[in-house]
Amino acid sequence: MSASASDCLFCRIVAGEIPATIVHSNELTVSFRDIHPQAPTHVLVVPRAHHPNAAALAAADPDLLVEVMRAGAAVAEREGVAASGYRLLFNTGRDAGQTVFHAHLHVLGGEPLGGLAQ
Ligand code: IU
Repeated sequence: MSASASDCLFCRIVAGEIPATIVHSNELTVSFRDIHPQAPTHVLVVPRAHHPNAAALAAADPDLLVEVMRAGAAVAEREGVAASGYRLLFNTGRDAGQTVFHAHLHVLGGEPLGGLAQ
């Protein structure tokens, strides 16, 4: 793990170098709207520290993974989807469709989401 990676898109969003629509942030996490939303609410929660995926984050800093999950739940509350239900999702690795290699939690909701696959 490194605190940040200069060639990482989400590190650059966390640093404020690339614009994003931030909906929530705290000392440990930043949450912003996905640029290609797959549901009426589609927010990404990222740890400020760089970890390449959720498994690496879990291994390196499990408390921080919990903070990411807590932020996801807070986003769902703020977005008004907590009561109707929402999905928290980590794509991990190529076959899951992970395209950005900075751990990020998808928060999806606002309509019935169907089956497991995205
Ligand atoms: P994935 O789990 O790695 O597939 O998710 C990456 C997400 O990052 C994907 O949903 C993109 O739409 C989203 N995204 C973004 O919000 N802003 C960006 O500048 C880029 C990707 I590149």
